[in-house]
Amino acid sequence: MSAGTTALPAGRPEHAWFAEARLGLFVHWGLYALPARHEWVMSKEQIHPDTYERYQRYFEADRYDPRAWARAAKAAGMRYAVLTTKHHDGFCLWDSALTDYTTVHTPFGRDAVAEFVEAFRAEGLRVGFYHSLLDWHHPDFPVDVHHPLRDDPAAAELNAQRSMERYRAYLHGQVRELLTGYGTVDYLFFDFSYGQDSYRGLPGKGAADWGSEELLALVRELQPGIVVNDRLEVPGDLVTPEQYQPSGPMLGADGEPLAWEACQTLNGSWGFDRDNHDYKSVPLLVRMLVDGVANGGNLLLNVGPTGRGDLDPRALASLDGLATWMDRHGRAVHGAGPSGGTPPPDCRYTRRGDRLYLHVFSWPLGHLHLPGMAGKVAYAQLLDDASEIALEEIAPDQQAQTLVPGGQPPGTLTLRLPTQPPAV
Ligand code: FHN
Repeated sequence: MSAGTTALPAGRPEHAWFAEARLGLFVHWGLYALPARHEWVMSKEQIHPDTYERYQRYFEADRYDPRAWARAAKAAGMRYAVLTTKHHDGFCLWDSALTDYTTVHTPFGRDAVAEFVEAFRAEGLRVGFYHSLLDWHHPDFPVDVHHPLRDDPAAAELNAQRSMERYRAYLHGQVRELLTGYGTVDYLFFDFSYGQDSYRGLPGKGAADWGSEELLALVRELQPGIVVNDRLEVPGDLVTPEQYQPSGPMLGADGEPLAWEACQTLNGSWGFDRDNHDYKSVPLLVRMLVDGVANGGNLLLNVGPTGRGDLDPRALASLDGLATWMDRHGRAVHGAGPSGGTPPPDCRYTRRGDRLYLHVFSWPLGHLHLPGMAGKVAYAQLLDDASEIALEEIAPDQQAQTLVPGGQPPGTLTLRLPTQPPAV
């Protein structure tokens, strides 16, 4: 994907919620949950659109309960949620007037986006829409580098009859539907541009194909306070690293920190992948989250609901584990950000106002040396959980605890810590 080139405008109070939130839920749900292999199954297995759309007949989602999703997300400390309104397979989760290829025209028969928005707002979370720029089902979307028909001998003839201009009108029309039909939308996650890609003479797609400048202007007109990502190949409000954690703050060409959000899966698959049991551990999820906050970023953590519409037990266990940690340490995440200081090895600082939080990723043997912190901290408190120590800047007259003068460089604060993490 192209990287964004502008930071989240610091002067826009309506965007302040994003950095304060730090943690959101990503939801990849659609017809691909029925084969339950991968959200790219249509492209990977080169399933003809006419064949793939048969899944529409079996989309019952009898266990769809977005309020349950919202409760699990809220408990996990998530402050916003982003749902795939349409993924690359072209299947729409809302009642679009521009196609019958939607959840309304299935045995499920309802507008899943409307229910999602209502449920998450009821739990106090902000809502965002993921919207695919690609559409492997639409008859005018050109057969290109990722299209299921890319190896069809008739690809060239198909493209001679297809019109990117007609598809662009469809794309803009559906974005208009989404941004006028569901109240305030806080975040729009377009996905994705691949202008640099090509395959057997079949080019990728970029800003000119999407009409990105015009589309972004439409978005800003319809939802003036919305946060828009960086995948239209024109500057967005934030940068969206995917499936990796930046090793430091993300900086613009001017050296100024950019707003950014890492989107990550629980197990490597965005859509529900029944046979993929390789879920990240909860400590690793916490480490990703803290790493991001320490570098000024958000984490958008993904779940892929099943074809029946519920979250599988492994995803629920991940969210539940995160909830346990966030219940104790959410104050070191929400509204927190970089500290400006250099933490000890394998530790991270996050700072919220006048409080500095030290996150210990690997437990030290006895002593922890905090360079440059002496005199800046009057109190070091070991919370009842090994993954966080609150170094609180409080009135100097209070007795400091567990501070041990050590043979360290001037300015170093040394903490005497238990030799192993306390039992949580
Ligand atoms: O192709 C998509 C993929 O399926 C998934 O939606 C991710 C999430 O950001 N985005 C694209 C790959 O970069």
